[in-house]
Amino acid sequence: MSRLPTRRAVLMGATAAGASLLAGCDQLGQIPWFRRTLDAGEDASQFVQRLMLTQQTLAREFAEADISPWFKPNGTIDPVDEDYKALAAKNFEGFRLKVDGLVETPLDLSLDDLRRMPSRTQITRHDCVEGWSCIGKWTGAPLAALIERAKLKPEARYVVFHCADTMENADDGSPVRYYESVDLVDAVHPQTILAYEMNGEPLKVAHGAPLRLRVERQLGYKMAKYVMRIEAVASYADVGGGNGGYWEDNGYAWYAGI
Ligand SMILES: Nc1nc2c(c(=O)[nH]1)N[C@H]1C(S)=C(S)[C@@H](COP(=O)(O)O)O[C@H]1N2
Ligand SMILES: [Mo]
Repeated sequence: MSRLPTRRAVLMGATAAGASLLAGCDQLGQIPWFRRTLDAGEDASQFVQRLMLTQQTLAREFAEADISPWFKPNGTIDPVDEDYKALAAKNFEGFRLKVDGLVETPLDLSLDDLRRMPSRTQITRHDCVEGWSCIGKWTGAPLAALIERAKLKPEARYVVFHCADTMENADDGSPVRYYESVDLVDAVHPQTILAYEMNGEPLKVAHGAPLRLRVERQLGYKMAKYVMRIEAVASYADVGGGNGGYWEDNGYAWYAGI
């Protein structure tokens, strides 16, 4: 008999551990994914990943030679929004990234401000839920450093990325823009960066210029492009359709760990 635990044994162990921790720890019980762990498959897999990997486990990084000669642009590749087009026409000179919500010190940063911060470069594989993957090299400012500068209030649990691109119009005609969110574990993960360079060049419009999120342990749709504003929140229930992201509002899982 194999001495390796089966997936089922691991899951059952995790569930038992979850139940006893829940009984003893009110604060953990406040975290929605933790509370839902016992009955949802999505949350169970997130829970097991969180249990088995340490919170800082890195996604695999590749060599220069592995970089895909062509990286498929996907989703929005050329936002039609007038505000965005005006910025793009001036090579994003007037771009400002806002960091607000549940923070002590709201930030309002230019691209130069971001480029002056310590940067991280990583070569990683991007996996789209549609079934394709590409390897690219990304350079940007670690989100952890921004969060540290903005100083989260104790109630903050998630970070929401508000994007420039309109996906559709709501019934009342208002634009529905792309957005995404991650929890604080992913927000401060060392490979979570706001990338302004791809493959050694300024990020192109098709890939989310001037700034896009890389959150390397999750699927492609979490990697918000055209990020304009980062908002710290206690819950994403009141943002957009309430499910934590544009695609989540259309039925995708909020936790897209790979
Ligand atoms: N703002 C915004 N971000 C987005 C999307 C989008 O349509 N709009 N599509 C997502 C999806 S499904 C994928 S696979 C990646 C694609 O990134 P790429 O264009 O650099 O390949 O961006 C993600 N981020
Ligand atoms: Mo995707």
